[in-house]
Amino acid sequence: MIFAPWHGVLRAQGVANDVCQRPSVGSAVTEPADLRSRDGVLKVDLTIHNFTGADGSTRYCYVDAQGNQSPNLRVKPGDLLILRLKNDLADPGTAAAAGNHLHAGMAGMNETKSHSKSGDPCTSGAMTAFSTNLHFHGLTVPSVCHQDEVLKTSILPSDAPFEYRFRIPEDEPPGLYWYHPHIHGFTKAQVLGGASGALIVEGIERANKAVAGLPERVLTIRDQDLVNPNAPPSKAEPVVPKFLIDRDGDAANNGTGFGKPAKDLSINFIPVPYPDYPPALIQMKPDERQLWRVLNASAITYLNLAVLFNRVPQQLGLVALDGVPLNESGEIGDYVDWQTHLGVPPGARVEFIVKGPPLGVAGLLVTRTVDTGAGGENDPNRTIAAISASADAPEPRSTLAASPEPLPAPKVPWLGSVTPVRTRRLYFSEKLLDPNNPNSATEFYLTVDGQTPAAFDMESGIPNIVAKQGTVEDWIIENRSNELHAFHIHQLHFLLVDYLGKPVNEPFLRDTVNVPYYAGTALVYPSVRLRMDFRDPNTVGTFVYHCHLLEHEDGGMMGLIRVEPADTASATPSGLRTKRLPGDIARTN
Ligand SMILES: [Cu+2]
Repeated sequence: MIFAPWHGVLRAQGVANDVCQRPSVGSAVTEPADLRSRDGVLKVDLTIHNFTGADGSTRYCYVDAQGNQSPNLRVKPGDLLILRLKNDLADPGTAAAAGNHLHAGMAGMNETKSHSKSGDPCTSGAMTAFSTNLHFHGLTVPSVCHQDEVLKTSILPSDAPFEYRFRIPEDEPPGLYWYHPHIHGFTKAQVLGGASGALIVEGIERANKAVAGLPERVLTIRDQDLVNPNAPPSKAEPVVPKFLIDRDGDAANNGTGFGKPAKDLSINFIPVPYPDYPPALIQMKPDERQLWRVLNASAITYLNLAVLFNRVPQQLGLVALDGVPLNESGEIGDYVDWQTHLGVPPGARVEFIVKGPPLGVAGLLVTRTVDTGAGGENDPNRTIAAISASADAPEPRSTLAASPEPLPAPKVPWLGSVTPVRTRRLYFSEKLLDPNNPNSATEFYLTVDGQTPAAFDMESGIPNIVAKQGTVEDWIIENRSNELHAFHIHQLHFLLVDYLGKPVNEPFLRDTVNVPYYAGTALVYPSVRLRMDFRDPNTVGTFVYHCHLLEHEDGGMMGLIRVEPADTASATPSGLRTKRLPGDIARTN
């Protein structure tokens, strides 16, 4: 209630001046503006705005000094990024902001009162609907204020522009990263509303010559609340069982591959709404090869991308995943992994070579259905964009160097060849607050085996895991719930060692990975084994790991890790490291 006066004024102003305007359905897909570093520095001014439309949904957007929405931040390894973020958010209204997770919302309101206006954004910790901050997803930069810290950093509308300033590590793998807010309890609302953008570490052609000289385009796929939530499915679709509501209030997985999706999708902000999915338009020259860099910036929606020509799936040449070239291990040369479909969990990225359709052939970019489990959302088959070939199609703005310098050799041994110092087991689980009511609110947990499952508590500050810089650990992540989750950790990439108990030892790294759901019949829970890399000094500090389905993260599916510096940790008796230390509270608050 304390924000009611702002609410009325800003909403009225917003109607007259929609600062987060979006292209109309069926538009041609344009590229985000490219902001490139100069002389080793990229200086950017971004303002985050929001706008609540007549239907009550709230859009969020980052706008730069030239008026571009969600510009691509293009940096080279070693560059300095100076990003000033101004918060211009208005209270989007309690209903839209707090979602189902009242405990998180209430905590946020209490924070606001105790930190009203005078707080330092570095220590404020105010997690409210109109506070914001930035996470640089995938980058190995320190979890400290003004760099990539999201637990205490909170910028309020009353704050001056807040400066992020850090250097892209010299050895950051070249590829697609991204920026988005990370305000616990409110991350889903802001990201679902469109608060996200791409950050590109240049030089993928230096890692893999198969893409040298190719035109490249950044495609960001976001989800959003359904534009037509009450519409029946298209008559062109097979008849499916009446849709249900899952525990999070979205259309539940009906297992058919069709029916009402939990969320609509957009591509570079062009909406592709249910039920008819009128496609956006991608124009290419006939048979032209391009590198598509696709970010799934959805809050909760899984993608399973395919390109069809006359309904026939085409070969997509995957070269990078989660910003890391597929040949990162240095053992497989200029490798291209040809696939007919590419799964992309929320938060993940895929970079692949696409060949345009021949003249006169109709192409489609689609997402195939993803089985998210009985407790998951409905992610049906649907069209995203039509691909049309014409000789006068505009070229993408950016083209990769034709004869690149190879990247320097890595300074540390390949992660797959390092022996882990220990193995930990973590698990995803969910609990209905009223076990007798399947539609009651759900708590979401990500628990270290042996600890008591609990929704993430911003006030606690006690790490669930204490690790040591310079080491490598294996983490087994189990899914004990009946829906798919996507594990993500800040400040580092990991190696997928085992998937469902089978060794995979991928030659590349990820920062986001699916953990398949438990169907209730197997003797063991589905799991992945990840090799976690704490060797980089930038990983020292306190940061989070969580499910990248943001309503799960907001609902508590997150944990805290503290990575201690190598020199001081050696003085710590090893047996103490897994225990909760009283001193942790003082250190992290
Ligand atoms: Cu999840």
